[in-house]
Amino acid sequence: MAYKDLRDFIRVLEEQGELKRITVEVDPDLEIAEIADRMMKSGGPALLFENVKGSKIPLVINLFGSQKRMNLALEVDNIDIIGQRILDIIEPEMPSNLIQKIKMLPKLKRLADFIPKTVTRAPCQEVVNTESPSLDALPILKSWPDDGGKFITFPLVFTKNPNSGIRNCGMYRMHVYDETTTGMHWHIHKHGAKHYRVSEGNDAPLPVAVALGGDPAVIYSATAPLPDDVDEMMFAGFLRGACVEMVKCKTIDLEVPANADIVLEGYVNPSERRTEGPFGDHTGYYSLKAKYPVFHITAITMRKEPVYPCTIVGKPAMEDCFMGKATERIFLPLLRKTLPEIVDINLPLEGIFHNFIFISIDKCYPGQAQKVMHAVWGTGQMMFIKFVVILDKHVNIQDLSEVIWRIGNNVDPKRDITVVKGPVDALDHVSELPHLGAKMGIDATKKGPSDGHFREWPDDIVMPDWIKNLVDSKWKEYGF
Ligand SMILES: Cc1cc2nc3c(=O)[nH]c(=O)nc-3n(C[C@H](O)[C@H](O)[C@H](O)COP(=O)(O)O)c2cc1C
Ligand SMILES: [Mn+2]
Repeated sequence: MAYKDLRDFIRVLEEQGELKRITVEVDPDLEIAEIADRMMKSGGPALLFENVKGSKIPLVINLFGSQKRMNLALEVDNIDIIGQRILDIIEPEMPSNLIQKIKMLPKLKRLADFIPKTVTRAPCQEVVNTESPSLDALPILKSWPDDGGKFITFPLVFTKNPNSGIRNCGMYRMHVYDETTTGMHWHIHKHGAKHYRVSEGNDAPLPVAVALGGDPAVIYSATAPLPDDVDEMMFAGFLRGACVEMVKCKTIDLEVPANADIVLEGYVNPSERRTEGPFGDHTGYYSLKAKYPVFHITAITMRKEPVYPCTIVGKPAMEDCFMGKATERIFLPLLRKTLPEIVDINLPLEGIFHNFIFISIDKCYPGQAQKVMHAVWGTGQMMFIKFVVILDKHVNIQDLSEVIWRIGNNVDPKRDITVVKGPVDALDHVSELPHLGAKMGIDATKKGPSDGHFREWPDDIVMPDWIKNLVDSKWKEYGF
């Protein structure tokens, strides 16, 4: 059963021993971040701070920060099931007779159920403030000492393409400048930025609505790397198995999830830029200051008793790593549809999802490792990945120790390394230019004459079963 809202999810987390309430007063300036960092790094629970200095609104953090909570959020025992469910939808068995057609009807109906529905009354509009909206009411964190200020770190940023009307929802952090103004940190590659470019082309402000809270499938969906023009709210409906109810905003022409806790309505002006950052980021470094668009707030609506959700990012592993790992598992079956040679992928936490990917493939022809590298660099947000390492199908790429061992033995750097130029993540601080840099593909697969390798390739060292069985049967005799 889909969660009704954030409180419903918090209730379940509490029942499962996955949430701790903190009633003593805590400071949103660094103190909460230090507590949350310790919990995230030690596999601790979600934290509900009921008494945040300077605000009446409770704050929840680390909602998704463990495998168990990620499973609870998406209501599965194993995230892999979701990838399989996506395949079931895109590969429906074609019905050939009437009985089969009738059997398919419930499936088609379920698909229709995912489409967001518009409602007229919404919990997120129980309290409406269009007169004097102020961010000061919210318990917004300062995460790290050298941050440029307070940042909203778990916002669901809604925009519509001004020309096509198609909706997008992305999670882009927001640097608070004053009580009605923030930065809008959508990187130039992201869909929010694309909508903004269209509005700048029309020389018109872009309406933006920011939802905070709501149910966990909706929150997760804002981070999912969906293709252009695929509605995150439809995806959330699919994940939660029930449509997302949307309500019209009070001052702008956008809809937001009715069950959200808090909604900021406003707009971003064409060609207005302001310094954003620095911000202690998920790279484990402060992301550099840069010029970003500016969000002006025209209204704040909320529930009577909202909860403010947030996270902190920093040196991995943090809460966002569990969200990233869920994404890896959810989209692997889809990736295999275009790259069927892929056996498994691993985006290790240390690689923060845009530095490293390890891929095992069932290699059948020369150049296949290079084909897969280029496909990765040409697929959605995987375009950012700096080091793509291709290994053979029998390699356990989830074991980093094995990966390093195989690379060292199986790579001739002159022959097996491919360096290309392309877009890099906006947070990358090492590329010569912002957004543009080099990537490296490493072919750590076995090479033969067809790959231009004419020397013999040795086998892995493996003891045969007969001797293992013999030793097993005599183990006690040896006196161990
Ligand atoms: C906690 C968290 C913070 C994020 N902050 C940003 C951000 O500030 N800017 C950005 O472009 N992407 C950020 N992302 C990544 C985007 O949410 C992600 O790329 C998403 O797919 C973007 O949606 P879009 O594809 O609709 O643009 C963040 C992700 C998480 C989990
Ligand atoms: Mn999108």
